[in-house]
Amino acid sequence: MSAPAPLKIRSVEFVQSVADPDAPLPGDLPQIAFAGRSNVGKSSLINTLLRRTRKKIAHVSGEPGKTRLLNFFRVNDRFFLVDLPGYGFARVPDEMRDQWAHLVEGYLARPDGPVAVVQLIDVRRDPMPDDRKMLEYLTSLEIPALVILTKVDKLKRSQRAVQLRELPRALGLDPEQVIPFSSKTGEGRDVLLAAIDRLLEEKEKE
Ligand SMILES: Nc1nc2c(ncn2[C@@H]2O[C@H](COP(=O)(O)OP(=O)(O)O)[C@@H](O)[C@H]2O)c(=O)[nH]1
Ligand SMILES: [Mg+2]
Repeated sequence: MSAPAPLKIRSVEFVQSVADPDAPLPGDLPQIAFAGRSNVGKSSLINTLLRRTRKKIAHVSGEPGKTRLLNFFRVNDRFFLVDLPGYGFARVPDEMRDQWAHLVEGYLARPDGPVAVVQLIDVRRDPMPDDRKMLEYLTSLEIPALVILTKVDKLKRSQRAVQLRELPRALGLDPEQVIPFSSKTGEGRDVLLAAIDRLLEEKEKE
């Protein structure tokens, strides 16, 4: 059997940044949010996914002042990709951590919030407490999570096999729930796009 045809990216537009978890959101299309600790490879993954090599879209989210906002992009006039601020900086003041939690947790809990979250985890590391907390929070909200193991190109074959077995186990996930990904080689891009397509199709049927 051949693999399902991945979603084709036809258009991507930056729509708006949201700083307040109670602010009005751009409506009428399902939102898929992307989460992960800082430096996990989120901007690289988003650019790889959307094939934005020259005009990097995650650039917008990297602009000073926008890194702590929810950044909304309309993709194919079909869904909003929401780039969430990264977490897990080692030495941030509590105040910043609280701000992050207020914005991100508030947004995720909204009834008009995301239909699914793409959660990124570095394949080379043990999951951080923050990663686990995020996954538990999503479970408590009944938001489906796609877990992406990033930077798989950095591992040798044997290490890779170990991590792809151990990380899902450590996180209490089925191995099928996790997608190995590399922005360097493009591995996992089609699988992730197909998974997003399936999530959207389910929503569109409702
Ligand atoms: N080898 C490799 N490096 C990556 C990959 N993804 C990201 N990086 C590197 O990891 C660093 C952080 O990536 P970035 O996308 O900015 O992470 P973000 O903070 O989560 O947005 C950068 O130096 C990237 O070049 C990957 O798939 N493979
Ligand atoms: Mg980034």
